[in-house]
Amino acid sequence: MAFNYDQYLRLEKMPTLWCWGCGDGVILKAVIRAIETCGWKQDDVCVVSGIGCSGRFSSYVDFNTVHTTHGRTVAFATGIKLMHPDKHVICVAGDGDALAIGGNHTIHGCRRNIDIKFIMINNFIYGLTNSQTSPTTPQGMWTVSQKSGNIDPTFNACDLAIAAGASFVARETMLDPKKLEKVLVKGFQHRGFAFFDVMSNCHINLGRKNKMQSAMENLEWIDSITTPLKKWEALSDEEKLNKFPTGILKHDENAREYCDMYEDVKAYHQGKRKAITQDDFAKKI
Ligand SMILES: Cc1ncc(C[n+]2csc(CCOP(=O)(O)OP(=O)(O)O)c2C)c(N)n1
Ligand code: SF4
Ligand SMILES: [Mg+2]
Repeated sequence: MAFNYDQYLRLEKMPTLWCWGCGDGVILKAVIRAIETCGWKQDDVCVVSGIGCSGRFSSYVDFNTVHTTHGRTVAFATGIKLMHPDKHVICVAGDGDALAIGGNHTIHGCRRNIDIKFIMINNFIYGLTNSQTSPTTPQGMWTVSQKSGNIDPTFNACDLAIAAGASFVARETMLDPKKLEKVLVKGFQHRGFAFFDVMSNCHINLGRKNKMQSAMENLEWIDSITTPLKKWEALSDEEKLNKFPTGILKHDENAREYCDMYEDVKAYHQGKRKAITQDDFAKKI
């Protein structure tokens, strides 16, 4: 039976403002299917998006939604999650949103290990504002803000999330939507901060001057820079250069989750327990 997307969409907002062939729509559908697989009720889900083409995500899905300011999804989502620990809170942010203006918020979300699902739609460029360099733009690519070619080193977002303390970290592309859906389900079912680097195309603004004017050419390039984790270790250092492993890169089921820890704070203020001490965390250090 065909999957019924309509029940999850705000049909009055269709058609989307995304360009023809943009990967954002593929990711949106994978997220919806993952939510259904998890058995989450629509009213129990809150999608928080930032600003950018990716930020439009929250306008199109029929969950509780918040379209926040640029780079601030984690701040809003943290408040929502602490108030409603039983709800499922999903952030959707672009690579600029997540790693440039919002980079600080992203690393602290990871550090707290709060139960937020953070989907970074990584199209390697500021899409909405017409091609400025983002923290994931490959060196040497043309951007409108670096017309002689980008000289800024490229961020490895998953390495950053792992180092910052996220307990679930994965990278996938929208080239294989079924695989993406499966990884999303794993991260959604994990309790803790789940960081997803989802590589996607922006043939319009990344591709136009980087010889990838069609979605297909942009996708072929994404395919060429990614390797599944199980084949990754077999690559030489030279082959790994400027490439990224895909799959689940970290899954720590023992890390304490922030809302759970916050229960201890509440219990203290209700006179139900003594103050929190280092002993409470002895095992973690
Ligand atoms: C405080 C603030 N600064 C700058 C902007 C302008 N702005 C809007 S979207 C954007 C970048 C979008 O890039 P990205 O986050 O990668 O999202 P994409 O459009 O690629 O999905 C910028 C700089 C803004 N809206 N607010
Ligand atoms: S500008 Fe790029 S990211 Fe934005 S909708 Fe078009 S293809 Fe997608
Ligand atoms: Mg972007």
